[in-house]
Amino acid sequence: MTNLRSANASEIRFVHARRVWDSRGRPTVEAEVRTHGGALGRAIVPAGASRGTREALERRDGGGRLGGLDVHGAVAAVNGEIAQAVMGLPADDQAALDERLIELDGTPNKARLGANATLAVSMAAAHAAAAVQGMPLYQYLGGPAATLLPLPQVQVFGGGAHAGRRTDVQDFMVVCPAATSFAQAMEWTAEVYRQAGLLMQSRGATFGVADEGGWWPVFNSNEQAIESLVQAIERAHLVPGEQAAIALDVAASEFGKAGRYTLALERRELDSDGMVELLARWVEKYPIVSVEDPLAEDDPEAFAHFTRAVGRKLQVVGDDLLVSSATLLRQAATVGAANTVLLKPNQRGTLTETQACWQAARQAGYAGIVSARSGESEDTTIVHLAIGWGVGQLKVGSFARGERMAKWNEALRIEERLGARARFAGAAVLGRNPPAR
Ligand code: 2PG
Ligand code: MG
Repeated sequence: MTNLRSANASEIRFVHARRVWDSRGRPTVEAEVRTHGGALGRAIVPAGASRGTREALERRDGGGRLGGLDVHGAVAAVNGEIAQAVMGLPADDQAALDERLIELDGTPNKARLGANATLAVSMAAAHAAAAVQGMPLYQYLGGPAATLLPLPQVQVFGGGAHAGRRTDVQDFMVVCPAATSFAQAMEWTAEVYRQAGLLMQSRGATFGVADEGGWWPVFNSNEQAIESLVQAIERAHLVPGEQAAIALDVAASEFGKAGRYTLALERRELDSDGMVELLARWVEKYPIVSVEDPLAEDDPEAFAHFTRAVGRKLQVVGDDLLVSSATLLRQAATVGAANTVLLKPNQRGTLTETQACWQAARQAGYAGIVSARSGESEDTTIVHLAIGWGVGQLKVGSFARGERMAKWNEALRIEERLGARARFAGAAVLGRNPPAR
């Protein structure tokens, strides 16, 4: 009698993890999954610097070497317990695989095995399953409907935790809602990024780039960075607010606690209302279309207040507030905090949980942005998730450094491959559910 299960080409036969290095030169986990049919999937997990306290936990070795950041424990967990537990499972049943990982870990936040161990396997298995079908991952995930190229949010100045806290606001980004293709959005972005660099140079303020490749921010105030970005857009011969607009990641949890916000660059402290007023003023004055984490994760009421005040015309994004959690998203929806969710798979530790958050977001009428972390690698999985899940927006960091460009370039390849079937998300996705497929 033929054993049908063992004849399944997608059955997992081999799992292996190794330590590799991320874009900050820190250790991280790469996993490989090979199936019965010989298909191989490989993935590398990223790491954040400005993290929400409710994120799934990555496992680090601690101790004195490499700042305690080594990942031998997480690698050993994949090569031991995890490999044993997932052996024989079909790589194309992502939900069952991820459920096994969650059960095996047994904690609410992957504290035992490590979200870096579980996510490496979760993503590698998805790649292996796509390889079994001989398809690129986005197509495996989304089928023939996966044709929506995301609107990119691209960092021009990098601040906060990614630039020695030179500015309080973390990401000053450009978006090109009027571009007609992803390729055109990249071209416009390239010119804005270049002009911003020239502007800094002409002021004698060029000090290299921050963690995600954005220009190192030498400004006297946070607002001066926004003004400079508007100038860079103009010098790129684009109409600010129409062709190219501004997105901010305030990352307010980094400088705000218990309703007090310390703007170190400006030597002043604001309460929650003061922050809402300040941001509302910026939104009024500058061509800003998206604001992420305007208030801290421990300040959901002010977050909701800000969303009520500006959310009709503005995309208000929850990152530290929502940490890609379906449960936290539903809670936020009941109070009206944010209208868009940032989706980072390593905030949860499996693809299934991250996708569940996106589903909850769609149900609640929230928009979504798939996002990289500040510590990245050549891995391009998130580009495929953005397109395969039809999310409509993608945030990867800046327009420099290989780990960022690898992702933009992957989206360009997919746009070219889709040819006439490719649709560029454009302005329609800002703060809203993506258009029906
Ligand atoms: C964020 C990300 C990316 P980090 O806050 O959105 O910019 O940063 O990966 O450090 O959390
Ligand atoms: Mg953020």
